[in-house]
Amino acid sequence: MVKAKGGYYFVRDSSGFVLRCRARRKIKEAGTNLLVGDLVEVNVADGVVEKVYPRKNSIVRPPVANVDQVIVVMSVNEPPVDLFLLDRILISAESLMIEVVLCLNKMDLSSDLSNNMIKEIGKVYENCGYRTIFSSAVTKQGLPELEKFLMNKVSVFAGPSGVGKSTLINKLKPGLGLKSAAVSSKSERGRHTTRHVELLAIDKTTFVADTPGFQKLDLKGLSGKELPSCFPEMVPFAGSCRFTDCTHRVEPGCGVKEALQRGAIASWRYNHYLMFLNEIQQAEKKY
Ligand SMILES: Nc1nc2c(ncn2[C@@H]2O[C@H](COP(=O)(O)OP(=O)(O)OP(=O)(O)O)[C@@H](O)[C@H]2O)c(=O)[nH]1
Ligand SMILES: [Mg+2]
Ligand SMILES: [Zn+2]
Repeated sequence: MVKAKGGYYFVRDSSGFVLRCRARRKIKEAGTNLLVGDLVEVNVADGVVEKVYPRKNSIVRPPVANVDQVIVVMSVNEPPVDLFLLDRILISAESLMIEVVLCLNKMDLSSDLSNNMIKEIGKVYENCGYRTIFSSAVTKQGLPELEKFLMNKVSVFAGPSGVGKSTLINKLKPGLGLKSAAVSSKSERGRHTTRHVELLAIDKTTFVADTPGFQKLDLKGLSGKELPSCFPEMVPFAGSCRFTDCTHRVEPGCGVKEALQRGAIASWRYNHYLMFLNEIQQAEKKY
């Protein structure tokens, strides 16, 4: 299923034909919310979705099923990189064990000074194990690399509004005609131009979901215990903590804090870890 709109589900077959369908009541009654990306069986004569196949995975924000990877797009300027939101998106992808490609876009808008900073930031995330692309929809820098990562996969573009998700997809496949809009000069934020989630075919085996930008992402479903494993760069150091249940906060003999002091872990990543841990523990207390 590639698109849901106005109570209809748009289902694409392997030849590329898209059929507009309704869903059989039993599917809704079973509590299965049809998601973009779902593999379904269709009764073609009636134009009805009869069956939803079990999902490999699904993400909530944006709502898409059977995702191979998330392309997290951040612009280096207009709007500036939001590392807090970036780390939130990364840990939610980690908790679902979904691959990530980080795309630092609008490189044409970065000055020499910020260029060095962006490269440093990119290096940190590379060291965490995330493939990182420096791109520009204007100069086309990084686009061949991005295209290579997308091949034969289902990829979801995620990130704040106005960072250029729709523009990048338009460049990769001209003719899709996705709407894009200049960021508002007042708020320096995007205008939430993309309103719904849709799976687009780049070719017969390559799909991308353009999705509306978001500013917030809650960490529901993630426990404090799981959190350290969502920071790939901390994992090897956590092995040398004195306590096996070390939270890497105040405990003596903590391998993670030691690595932090040596500069082997970026301070903002560690700070975000503490902030997320705090947030999760506050939420856990409420229940
Ligand atoms: N200078 C520059 N501008 C870009 C680049 N990529 C996108 N833009 C511009 O940024 C603005 C926002 O782009 P969109 O593609 O609408 O952003 P989006 O991420 O899809 O935003 P939402 O749909 O609201 O989530 C548009 O004016 C684009 O032309 C880039 O690489 N460089
Ligand atoms: Mg968009
Ligand atoms: Zn520790």
